[in-house]
Amino acid sequence: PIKACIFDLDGVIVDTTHFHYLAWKRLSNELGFDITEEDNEQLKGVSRMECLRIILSIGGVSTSADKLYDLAEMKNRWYVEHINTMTEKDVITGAAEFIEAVQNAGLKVAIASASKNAGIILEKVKLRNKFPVLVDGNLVNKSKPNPEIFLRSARELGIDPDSCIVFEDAISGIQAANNAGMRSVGIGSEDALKNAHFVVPSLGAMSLEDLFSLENF
Ligand code: B16
Ligand code: MG
Repeated sequence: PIKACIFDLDGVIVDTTHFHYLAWKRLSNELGFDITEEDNEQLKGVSRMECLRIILSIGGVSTSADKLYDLAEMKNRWYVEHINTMTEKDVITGAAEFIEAVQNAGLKVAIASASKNAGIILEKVKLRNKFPVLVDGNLVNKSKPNPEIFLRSARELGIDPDSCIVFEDAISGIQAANNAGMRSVGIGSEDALKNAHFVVPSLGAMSLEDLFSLENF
């Protein structure tokens, strides 16, 4: 039986993808090249340092190991300036309502996000108190598609992995959920998220009937 829902944050509950893009673009420009929105697709669900490596390879730039850390810090400061402007209005339409419906149906909920900023973002959009269990980039070091982040979330919820449903917008996130032995719901396009057990364009398009139909998968 389904006992818990584990939600990714960026791209599922809030749309911070554009803020990440603006900050990475600014860093790329400082380094003398540019990135496109399409390049940004590769950065979804990927940790900050891994994103930096992808960005530098797009620009054909290489730097020393200690400089890498400074560049990631710089990008993060610009990104945090954007997230500091966020309010409840930045929650993706229908997401808060779906989370509430899930809780009212007696299921547990958790956040599993690669972002080290997940806690601040949840505070900004006034959803922090909905999620006693938050496993973020500060607590895990193996990036999705490694299942660690979801297995730790399940452990903290006290629920077996096979009773958890994961909601994810990133291909690597869907793989991580599947690797954890959980059922996965892709948020986005069916084309991109082929490995998900079920796909909807947004949480607002997901019903409790859809959720419980996953019992049979
Ligand atoms: P930060 P998620 C991920 O969040 C983003 O999708 C990804 O683009 C970002 O690089 C990563 O968090 C790390 O974020 O720099 O804030 O630690 O989708 O796993 O909620
Ligand atoms: Mg995401």
